Amino acid sequence: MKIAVFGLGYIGLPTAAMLAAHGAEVIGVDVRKDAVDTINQGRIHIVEPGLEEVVGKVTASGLLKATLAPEKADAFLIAVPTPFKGDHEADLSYIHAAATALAPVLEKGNTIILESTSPVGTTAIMTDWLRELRPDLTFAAEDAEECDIYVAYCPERVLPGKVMQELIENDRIIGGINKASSAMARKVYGIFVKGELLETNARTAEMSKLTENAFRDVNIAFANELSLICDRLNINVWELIRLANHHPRVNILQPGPGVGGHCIAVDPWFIVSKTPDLARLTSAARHINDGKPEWVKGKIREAVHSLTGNGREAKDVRIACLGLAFKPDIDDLRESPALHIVRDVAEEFPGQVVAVEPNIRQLPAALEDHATLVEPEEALSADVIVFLVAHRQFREMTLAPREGRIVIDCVNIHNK
Ligand code: SAJ
Repeated sequence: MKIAVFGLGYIGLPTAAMLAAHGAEVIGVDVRKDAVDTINQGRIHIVEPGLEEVVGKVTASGLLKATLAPEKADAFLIAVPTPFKGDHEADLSYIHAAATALAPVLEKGNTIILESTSPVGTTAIMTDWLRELRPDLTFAAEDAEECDIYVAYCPERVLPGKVMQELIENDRIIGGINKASSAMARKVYGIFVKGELLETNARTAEMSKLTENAFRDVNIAFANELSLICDRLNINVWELIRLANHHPRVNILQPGPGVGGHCIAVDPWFIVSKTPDLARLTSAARHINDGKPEWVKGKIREAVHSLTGNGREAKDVRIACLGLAFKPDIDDLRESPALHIVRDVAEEFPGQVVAVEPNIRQLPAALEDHATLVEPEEALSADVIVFLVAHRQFREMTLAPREGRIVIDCVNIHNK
């Protein structure tokens, strides 16, 4: 089977590599020439454990080839971003661009699978766009099994950092526009997935992806709300959660500096924007998690002011922020609360902030003018130390108590 994967990012590239590693002939299509060139040299442009090794093998064997121009294939898999626009509505322009790019090479019998996280109804909208672009072909429709082109929505569910393992092991939801489309999509995932392939319709599959991430967001919001309550009531929230989780039916997640990444902090809005009057808990959770960075900034401000006096001014207080990524042991800074906190604190206290992020070599543009990237050892001499991400390097670090130093630990770094 020849498969074309559109979008060679955090999901598309591992999926393309995995399909090729299991014997499929794979074309990876991306608009970024640098990504295409890197992949064709057997290397990768993102950080994901175990991925480069597989990409190296499948490009050397010729089973994976990256390209800027779409080619004919049996199946087309779309894994492009669906960020939200300012008003929390999904931006479907990348899906539209991918559909427009693949339409000219479509042939009777092909299957199109959308993997990008999308609001309910997007697969049907994409099918309508394709119908307009290729009136010579009949596309999958809910009320008919006969069609030239099969279309399905099959959400990805892999956890960054564990992608190579979860791609194979996780169960997958296969949401065909019609049953014939589910059957065709099942063949694609059957190539490498060992987990169960669960068939449903496209709308339920779309909602299921959003539901999984909203579930996690709501539960993290509860932990974050507890962290604020405990701070006011002078209770150690980490100990509280550890104790409460000994109850056989309680499993509270962990508070942090906020919720980041391109999924959990985004996807619940796709539910809220469709049904704002009904999605009240989902919406409240988003607001609670989005409010946490502001609270952390307040704590840093308080720390700086508590260290001033006796001839020492706020501008003399040095602040070290440890961690910029959106979660531990990855290099992904997208929608990272830590990054936003450091940017705002560095703007408020110019020239006083150093940042440590062991997984990147250069600060992103948003921070370059405000903060300096340093090694962990260098950061330890600061007056205020803020742990924002529980990276391995920080967990392994020992921090001897020092007079006059304030530590703000947003992630229970030493597992108390
Ligand atoms: N976080 C907390 N406390 C926790 C757990 C996470 O504050 O107890 C924070 C993290 O630090 C991070 C954010 O939440 O900022 C999201 O991290 P995550 O590890 O929960 O999830 P993602 O965004 O890396 O991946 C999620 C996963 N979804 C679920 O677990 C339901 C993954 O399976 C999805 O494939 C992915 O979203 C996606 O692409 O949608």
